[in-house]
Order: sequence, then structure tokens, then C-alpha cells
Amino acid sequence: MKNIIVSSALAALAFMSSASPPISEAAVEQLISGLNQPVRLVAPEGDTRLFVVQRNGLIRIFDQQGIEQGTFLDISDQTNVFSERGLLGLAFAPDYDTTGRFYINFTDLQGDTRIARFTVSEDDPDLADPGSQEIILTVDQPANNHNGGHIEFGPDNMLYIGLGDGGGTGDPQNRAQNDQELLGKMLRLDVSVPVGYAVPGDNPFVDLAPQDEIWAKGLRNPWCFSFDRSTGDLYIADVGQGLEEEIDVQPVSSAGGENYGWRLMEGTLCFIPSSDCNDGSLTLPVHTYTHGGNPNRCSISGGYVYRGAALPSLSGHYFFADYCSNQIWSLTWTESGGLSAVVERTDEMTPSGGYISVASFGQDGLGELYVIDLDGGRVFRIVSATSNVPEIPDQPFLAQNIPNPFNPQTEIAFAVKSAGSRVSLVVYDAAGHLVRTLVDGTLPAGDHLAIWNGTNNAGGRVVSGLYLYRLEVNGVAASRKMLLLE
Ligand SMILES: [Ca+2]
Ligand SMILES: [Ca+2]
Repeated sequence: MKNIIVSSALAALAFMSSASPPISEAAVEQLISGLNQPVRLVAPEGDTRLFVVQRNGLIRIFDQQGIEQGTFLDISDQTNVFSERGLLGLAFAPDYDTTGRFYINFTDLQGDTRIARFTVSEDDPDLADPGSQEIILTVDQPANNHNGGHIEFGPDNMLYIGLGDGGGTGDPQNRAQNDQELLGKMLRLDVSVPVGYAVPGDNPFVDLAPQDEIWAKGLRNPWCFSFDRSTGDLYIADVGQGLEEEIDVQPVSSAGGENYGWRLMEGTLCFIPSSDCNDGSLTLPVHTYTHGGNPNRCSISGGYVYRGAALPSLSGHYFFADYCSNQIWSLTWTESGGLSAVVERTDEMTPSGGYISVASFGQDGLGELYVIDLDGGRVFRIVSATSNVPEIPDQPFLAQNIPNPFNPQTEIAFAVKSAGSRVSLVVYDAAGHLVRTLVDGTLPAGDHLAIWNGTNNAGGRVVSGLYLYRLEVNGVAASRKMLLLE
């Protein structure tokens, strides 16, 4: 009986929340201004820095207060920024802490899409090594629009690359349905190999006729897509032609190979052919909205599923916007329950004076979300409407080891702010392999000192060379390098 009472009470609550206007939950606060066409804001997992990607080729670092810390990378002399081109994507490797590897997606001077790998410099975590660049993929782009842009690692540690149909109106060459073209597709690559990339053996078209790199097809311009950092579900915002904008969701259980329909369909509508366009093999969007309205809606700007700490009531809600009307919505979707709770949040999430053009969203290393005003050159943090000061955890204090270089042993000082904190301090070798766990447990607040005697977890002496030590306190990490000499 008890269970029935609880579930009917929940049903009544759910009915009330869908039938009456939602109470204001989210708000935005301006964090950064004066940017030149920002397109992304991302960060390595657990890192408190904000890496802002400008379309003109710069990646700039800001702290959680919006104070600039410097330029991480400048490829402005390598990129063509005409129309929808430029530096369009940035993704840090899942093992960035140990490998320092990151990836960008940009339009080269010939107008083609390039995916390049870089590493962070040896001695400055706020500076990429420009000489480390390796082009791992080039895709010929026939037009200056629909270049896609976003790149992101999935929960499987594979790099996903969204490519548009190559441009032109109505995909005139029918590229998104052409299995021999990479355009109009979602690609999935294993970039953990030493050089270039490998095709994952479980990509859906390995040993079949379509190109091996293809994960999913039938996309028009997946300019923004993202993985839910909690569930691993993939949300693709695919920009429509003239009538409908769409959101596709691929559950984490998917083995790939979906056909999202373009240009057979635009959203839920037949496109070419104008009738009988779906033989049943197409995967339809979970949500669409139409063009038109006042102000006019024209192009979807996908975002992220919220998994931060500032807005617990909105955990699991996917945020998205329209580039022309600057309307903002959230929705929830689950594999078992499908779509629910599409809520327009324009009023609560628009700053006084409005946006110029919301072209994308950002997500930091702690899961907090940002609205990116491309032509306004501004970044806004999504915050709680009731408390405008989100709890931003500071990066834990981790000192440089003393002595350094060292032999036979060295001391590592670090601090824990609050009692009962979950703490780990781990040593990795330069290849990213775990060598030694120095701390793993709960520590009292205060200053602590760990000593590493140059042995691994099995008690054996390790070879001389560069090592990395990483402190994590309640899920927020800091890391440094040290050198063991013979
Ligand atoms: Ca194949
Ligand atoms: Ca579609």
C-alpha cells in the first residue's frame, strides 16, 4: 500500500509540474566578455580552468572567476575563418592528465576540415606545445558551410567527430546518405595509438562496404553534440534545412550504425523524396521544433545534459537554444521513458539586454554549463535562480616535490580543506601507467606530507625518468611532474 501511495503522489506532482508554468530554477551570470567569436568552452575532466575556443584560431584559458590566464594555443595562421569555417572544436584526451594530449577540429587554409593532435608543453600546464601538432585526419570540404565542428570523447574513450553534409542547399550531392563519403556522418576513431588513429574494431561498418570510420550517418550539420557525462547517452543537435530543427539521442547501449535520415528526411518531414521517404530503417529525432515565430527560429544550437553541482534540481536536463531567436529550452530523455519535460527557459536564462547569438554551450571540467554568445563575444555561466553563487570547488593545493630532481626519495606536500575528504595521491609514469598509490582514503583537514621512495606498488625500484603525481580531493584534481635521476 505504501508504494502505491508514494507513486500516486509522484504522479500528481509530475502532473502539476507539466500543467503549470515551472518555477524559475536557472539563471545566467556574465562571466567573460570581449571575446572574438567564442565557439566552445571545455576543460579536462576535474580541471577548474575554462578553455575558450575562438573561431579565429585562439584557445584562451580563464579561471572560474572569468579572469584570463593566458593563451593556450594560437593556430590563427593555419585557419580559414570565412563563413562557417575556422577553429571549431577542442577535446582533451580522457587520459590528458598523464599524456597531455588534446585534439582540435579546424578549417585549414584550403578550406578543408582537419583533426589535429597536440600535447601540452613539458613545463607549463597553461601552454600547449605548438611544435607537437600532428594532423590525424583531413576531410575535403566542398563548401564553406556545414563543416560540423564539435569533437568529443565518448564514455568508451573514443573520439567522435561530427561532420556536416559538405554544404549547399538540400545536400545536392546526397553525401549524408553516401556510405563512401565521411561528410554527413558521425565518425568514431581510436586516437589512443602512438601516431594517427586506428579504426575501432567494433565500429559498425568494419568488414562491410561503408567507410570504416563511420559511426552513424544521415546528418546535415551536427555542429553541436555531447555525451551525458553521467549516463553516456549521445545527444546530437542536427541543424535543419528550412522547416525543422532536431535533437537525436543515441543511447549508450547503441552499437552504432544509425541512419538519422538526412536528406531523405528533415526532422520528422520527408525531404527527398517528398513522400514515402522512410523504409523503416531511419532513426527519427526525439524532439523537433519548427522555424518561424517572432523572433524567428532558424538553427539549433545544441548543448549538454546538466550534471554539475550548482543546480541539483536540473540534473539530467539537456539544454539547447536557437541561434536566431536566442530562445533556450531544456528537456529530459531516458532510454526507458523517452522524452519528457520540454521547458522553455528563455525568460529565466536571458541576461538583461539579451544575447546577440547563442551558437553553442560550454561545459567545464566539473560539469557546470555555460551559454556562449558567439557574436556578443560573451560567456555566461548557468547558475541557480535562488542562489547566484554556485559552490565552485578550488583546485586542491599540491606543492612541487622536494627535492626535484631526486634520488632516492622525495617529499610531496599537499593540503586538504575539509575533514573527511576523499583523497587519492597517485604516481604515474610518462606513458600514463599507474606506478604507485601513495594515498587512497579519507584524510583529516590540514597540511599533509607524502614520501615517495621511487618504488612501485609491487615494491620494485622504478627506472629513472619523468613521473607525474596526481592529487584528487573529493573529485577535483591537481597534478605535477617530477624527475627521478639515477
Ligand atoms: Ca567498411
Ligand atoms: Ca534527422
